[in-house]
Amino acid sequence: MKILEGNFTNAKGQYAILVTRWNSFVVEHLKEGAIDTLKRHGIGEKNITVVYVPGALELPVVAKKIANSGKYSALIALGAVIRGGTSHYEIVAGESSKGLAQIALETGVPISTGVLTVENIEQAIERSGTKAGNKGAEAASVALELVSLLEQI
Ligand code: INI
Repeated sequence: MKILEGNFTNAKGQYAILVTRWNSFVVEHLKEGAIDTLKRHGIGEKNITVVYVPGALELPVVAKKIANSGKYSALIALGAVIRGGTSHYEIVAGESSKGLAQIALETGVPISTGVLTVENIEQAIERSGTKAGNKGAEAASVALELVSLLEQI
């Protein structure tokens, strides 16, 4: 029997971290969590590119160009969609995640998403480095695992 699974030893690859400027107060912490996780697994700064985009709705189009460039092993998309008083919350959250999933399938480049979809700022803060962990760090960990797994297939 052969079992394939990604591991976290000998991590390598080129990583692009997409970061929204929307809700930057929260998303910057997701970015720091992602970078910290990559670095602590041995990924050097020269192998990490941070790309800023306006909002979660713009993540897919930018992700598509980055994925198609052939330069990156994985993308990590970070953002925060906060319902608050926003009437088009569903559209922003839905279209962003649908678009990112579609691009990963089309290009074969894994895209790990750490886009918070939350009711309010308190929930966003909880998920960006306080009591509910850091979803940016988790997304980076998924990216590392996928790069390792895809390399073995
Ligand atoms: N973009 C976000 O990343 N988070 C949000 O919470 C948000 N809200 O609430 O509207 C948001 N909207 C902007 C959107 O992503 C686009 O940048 C904008 O619609 C222009 O295309």
